[in-house]
Amino acid sequence: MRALGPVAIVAALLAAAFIVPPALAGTPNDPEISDIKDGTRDSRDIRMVWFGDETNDTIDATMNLTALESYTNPQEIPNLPTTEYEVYFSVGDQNYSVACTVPVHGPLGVFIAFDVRTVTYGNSTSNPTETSVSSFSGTYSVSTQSITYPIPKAQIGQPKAATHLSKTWAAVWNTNRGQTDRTLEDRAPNAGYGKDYIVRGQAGAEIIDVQLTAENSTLTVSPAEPARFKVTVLNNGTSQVSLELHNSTPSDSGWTCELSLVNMTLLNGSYKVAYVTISCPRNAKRNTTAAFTIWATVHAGQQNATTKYLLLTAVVDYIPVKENTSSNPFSAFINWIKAHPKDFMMYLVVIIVLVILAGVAAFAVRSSRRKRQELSDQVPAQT
Ligand SMILES: [Ca+2]
Repeated sequence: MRALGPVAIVAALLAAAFIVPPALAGTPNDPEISDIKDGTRDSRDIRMVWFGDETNDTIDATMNLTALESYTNPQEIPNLPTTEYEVYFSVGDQNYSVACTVPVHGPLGVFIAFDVRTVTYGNSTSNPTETSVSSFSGTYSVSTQSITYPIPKAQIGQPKAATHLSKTWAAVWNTNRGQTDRTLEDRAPNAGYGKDYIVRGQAGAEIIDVQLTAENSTLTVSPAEPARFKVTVLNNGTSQVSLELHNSTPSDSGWTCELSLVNMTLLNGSYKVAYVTISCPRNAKRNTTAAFTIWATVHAGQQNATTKYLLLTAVVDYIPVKENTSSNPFSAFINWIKAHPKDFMMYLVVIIVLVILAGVAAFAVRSSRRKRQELSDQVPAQT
């Protein structure tokens, strides 16, 4: 058998590197983690991570990057870099990651390894403490610029359908030879977390989970001002749903309940706000209450479901306008003064003027009488 020349060996290795790997789940329209093009190098720049393609035993997570190296960049080889491509999530209170560790490597990438880790965060996610708990086989695909991690369910608490993988984020870490700490090359998203992934189980069933919450479950109402409740409708399930909101019928006559929005479509992970306006009758007595229930009927594919009931309570709170029914003339007079202060002042001035005029007139009459008396006294007796 003829020995292969060096050129043929390199050609064979490169050909092996570009063999198309098994088909991936496909780029989803709605990845759990999205990130911009911002990594230090294309091979360390995360674009998105999505979850899906479950079996009884595994949940696939797929990290898509701007590019992946088929072999370590010759300029970096003197540093002997080790790169970790890592996807983080939590199941309940337990934090996990799945990591793809890439040492200096040639076209076949034979030293690339995958493992599940338990993770402890300090005050932030910037320096997690990680413990490897098991290894597994994944796919590092240069042709699709993606790394696929079939996460073993047994290593993350065997989550059942409807369990959330929460606090999702991803990172690329680099450690050059001699370094003790990893350098963060890219974080996705740049801050905070991506969306939850909801475990569906092998059957891939859609999980309907729509939640209704009210900003205030009790509000005051008066005949002049209805109670306006802000209700958030959240689709916490796996699929887009359509739904209708319903309200209970008022049990007391004169009360009304109106919804600002009845029919809606919600993508998974999204929400909409509806307002519920409750009005009371004109003769409603203070502190009487009326309770209404709000619920939704939800449809996803062939499945239908009904949400839990949301209870909203309106309490009548107003001071009725009182008629002046006082039988006491004095208090009625005081009330009239309070109600008509300007008129009262005008009448008061008129009365004072009249009193003064009357006084002046009386004085004038009295002095003219006195003068006449004096004149008659002075008339001499006729002889
Ligand atoms: Ca990025």
